[in-house]
Amino acid sequence: MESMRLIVTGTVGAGKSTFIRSISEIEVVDTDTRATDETALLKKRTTVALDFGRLQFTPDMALHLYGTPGQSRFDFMWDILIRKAHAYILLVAAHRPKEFRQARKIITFMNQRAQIPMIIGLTHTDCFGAWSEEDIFLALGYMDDHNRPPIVKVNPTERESVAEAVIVLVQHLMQNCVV
Ligand SMILES: Nc1nc2c(ncn2[C@@H]2O[C@H](COP(=O)(O)OP(=O)(O)OP(=O)(O)O)[C@@H](O)[C@H]2O)c(=O)[nH]1
Ligand SMILES: [Mg+2]
Repeated sequence: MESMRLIVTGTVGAGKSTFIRSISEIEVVDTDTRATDETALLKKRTTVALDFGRLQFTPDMALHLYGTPGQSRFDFMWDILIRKAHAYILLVAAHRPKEFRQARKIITFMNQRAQIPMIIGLTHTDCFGAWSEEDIFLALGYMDDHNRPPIVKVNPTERESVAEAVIVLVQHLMQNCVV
């Protein structure tokens, strides 16, 4: 049995924990704790270590899904998780442009530690003020449209939408594994 370790990362409140809860076949291990500091303005609870879920993707392959905290003060967890990962999805809340700079920092952090396939998942595209894919690419520093990762719209609260995003991530990983 092969297993793939996939990381779900991204900004605070982008929907990482929800994403894993929607798709996991086991009860998710989460470390959500009452939010303090500025995060409390956004949400009541926040991930302080990791989320863990599992999905049997094919009879021969299981996906192990690890969600990171969004807050950068827990970036030691980003470091631990990314080093063992096969691929990652970066979730960005499309309606919170103030967070795009932080999303960019997460990409830089991850790229410095692991050269692994990644895709971008835009969440909250159903919310007022959501930016377009093109504008978010530009805000994240992807100016050249020939050199961009795959991007998907995903609603973490919907299992089917999460499943589609996971398929894109695994396909991207497979394509980049072929020598
Ligand atoms: N309307 C809408 N709500 C969403 C979407 N994605 C996530 N949410 C909601 O956003 C909230 C935050 O989701 P979480 O899964 O806790 O976010 P997180 O990324 O794990 O947050 P941290 O662990 O604090 O960094 C939850 O109430 C979700 O239901 C989306 O695409 N649309
Ligand atoms: Mg979380």
